[in-house]
Amino acid sequence: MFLTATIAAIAFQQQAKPLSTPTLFVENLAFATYANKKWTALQGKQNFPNPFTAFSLDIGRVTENRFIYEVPFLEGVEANFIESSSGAPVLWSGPKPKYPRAIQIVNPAQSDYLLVVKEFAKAQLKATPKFEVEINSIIRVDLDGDGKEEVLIEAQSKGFTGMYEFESKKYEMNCTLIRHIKNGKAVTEPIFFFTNNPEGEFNDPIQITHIKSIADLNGDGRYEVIVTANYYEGQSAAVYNLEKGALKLLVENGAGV
Ligand SMILES: [Ca+2]
Ligand SMILES: [Ca+2]
Repeated sequence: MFLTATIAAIAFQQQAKPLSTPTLFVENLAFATYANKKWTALQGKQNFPNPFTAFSLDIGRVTENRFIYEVPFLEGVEANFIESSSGAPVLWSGPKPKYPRAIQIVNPAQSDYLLVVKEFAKAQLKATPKFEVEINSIIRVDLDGDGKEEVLIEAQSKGFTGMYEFESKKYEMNCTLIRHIKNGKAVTEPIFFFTNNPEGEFNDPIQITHIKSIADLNGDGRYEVIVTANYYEGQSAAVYNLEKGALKLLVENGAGV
């Protein structure tokens, strides 16, 4: 009885296969491939072996070695959007990601960074913000390997709950920022910025953005930064790196209404 059950279990377990082209999955979105030094956004239904292996990525580390991702979840996908889940891991099916330099998580309550975000908001709104800001995360890392650290910040107006808010309020904000040295000067630039307009109406559907992963996926010594934006009934993601002192969009993709 025991032996029969074991044999059945082994027969049921299929061997995980590698994907022929390194593929990135972001929040259940078959997001992009990387081949011949080029990122390509994935569109439409993809064919994946069942199951295949991929690394599960978190900020600065591989959270699980050779995570086996069950493909049935991805089947029947017409537009490569499956379902929104902010807790879904970023998955990478290519060679093991590299972490050439330390990725440092900084205490988000640091007052000097709160000031940085306030000043950024002031510049964007062209007025003193009428909200307090709170920082969700601060990550310090030398993205491009030039010896100078960059700082990535995920912040919002205090108490902002993003797409779960169904009533518009005045002066809300959500952003991901990069603070870095540009032409010898420390500057704060938006990777993503959302705000309600001063009348309290939505400029766009409410969006909330996250810095999901940082890893050198293609092994070129520069970190890739994976940022997502979720909005009501939709989501998008983008991969950036830092080249010649500027944030460069490598690939973006999105799905939803
Ligand atoms: Ca740098
Ligand atoms: Ca890289």
